[in-house]
Amino acid sequence: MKKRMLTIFMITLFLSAAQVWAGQVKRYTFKITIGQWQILPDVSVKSLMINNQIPGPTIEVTEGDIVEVKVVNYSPLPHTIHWHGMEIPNKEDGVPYVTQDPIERGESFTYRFVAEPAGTHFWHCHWSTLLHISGGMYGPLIVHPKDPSKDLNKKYHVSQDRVMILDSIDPKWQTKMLAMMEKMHAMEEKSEKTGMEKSGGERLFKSVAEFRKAIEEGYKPPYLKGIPKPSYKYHLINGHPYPLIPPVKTTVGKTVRLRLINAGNNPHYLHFHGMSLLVVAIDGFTLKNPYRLTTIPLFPGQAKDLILRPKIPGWWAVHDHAEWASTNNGHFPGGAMFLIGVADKTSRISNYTPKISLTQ
Ligand SMILES: [Cu+2]
Repeated sequence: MKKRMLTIFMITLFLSAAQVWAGQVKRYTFKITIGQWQILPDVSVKSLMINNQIPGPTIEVTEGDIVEVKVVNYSPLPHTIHWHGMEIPNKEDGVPYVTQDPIERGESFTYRFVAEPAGTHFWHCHWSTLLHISGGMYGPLIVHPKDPSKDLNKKYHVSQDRVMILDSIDPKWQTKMLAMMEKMHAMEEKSEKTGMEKSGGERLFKSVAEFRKAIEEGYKPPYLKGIPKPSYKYHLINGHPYPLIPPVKTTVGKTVRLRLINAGNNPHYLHFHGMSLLVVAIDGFTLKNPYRLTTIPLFPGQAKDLILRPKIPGWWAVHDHAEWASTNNGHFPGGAMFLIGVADKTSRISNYTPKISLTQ
C-alpha cells in the first residue's frame, strides 16, 4: 500500500513539474555565406548573410522556451553569435576568445539557452563587429512574456505588431573590405596547406609584450592599415533604405506597436509627423511610467517599443531628424525614413499620393 502511495505521489510530482515547465524547444539553423545584397535597384553591396537574407532570421519565442541555434559557417571568415539583452549561461554569450573560440569556415556551433528576459532584443555577430554587424549579421530576437498580464499587446489592444531593425552602411567600404578578407583567408588556407607563415591577417597576439606594444602605438589590425573608417551613406530599416521600406498602414482608432532596434553604429533620431508616441519599453524592459515623445533617440545597441494610436488620416512621414541619415548617399528623401498611412473610417488615407522626387 505504501509503495502504491509513493508511486502515485511520484506521478503527481512529475505531472506538476511538467506543468511548471511549459516551455518548448525552438530550433533554428543559421547558414552564413557571403553574397550580394541589393539595397536599392541600382545599389548592391557585398554582404555577410544568414540564410541569404538581411536582416537574418527573426527568433520569436515565449519566455522560458529553450532556444537552440545551429550556426553553420560556409563563409571564409570566423564568426560568433551574441544574444543581445539575454541573461544566459556565459558559454552561450558568443564573445570570441572570452567565452568561446570563433567558428571557423566549415565549422558549426550550436547555442542553447532558455529565453529570458521577455522583451524586444536582437542577435548579432561578435567578430570584427565594424564589418560583420553592419555587413548584415544581425536579426530580431523577440521574447513574448509567459504571463499574459504582462503582454503589452493585450494591455494596449495592439492590432499590428511590427519590428524595425536599423543599420547604417558604406557599400564601397564594405564591398572592398569583404573582398579583401576573402582573399586574405584564401591565402591563409593555402599557406596552412603548404606549411608557410600566415598572411598576417586575423590572429591572436603571440605575447603580452606584443599586445602592449600594439596598444601603445595605436593598434590597427594589419588588414586595416591604410584604409579609412567607413562613412555611412545608406541607412537601412529591415535591410533597405526609403523608398523601399514598406509603409505601416493603419486606421484611425487602431493601435500599432513598433519595436525599433538599432543594430548599426550610427545613432538615430526618428521624428514622427502627425502623432505622438508612447514609449512603453526600453531594451526589452517594460517602463513603469511610459512617456510621450515625437522624436525617438535610438543609440547603437538600443531597442525601444512604441505604441502609436494616430488620430488624423493621411500619409505621415517618419524620418531621422539628423539630416544625413534620411538620405541615400546625400539625396533626400531616403535612408532611415518610412511612411505611416492612416485611413479614415471609409478606408481613405489621402487624396494626395506620395511621389519620389529626383530634384528635392
Ligand atoms: Cu561574423
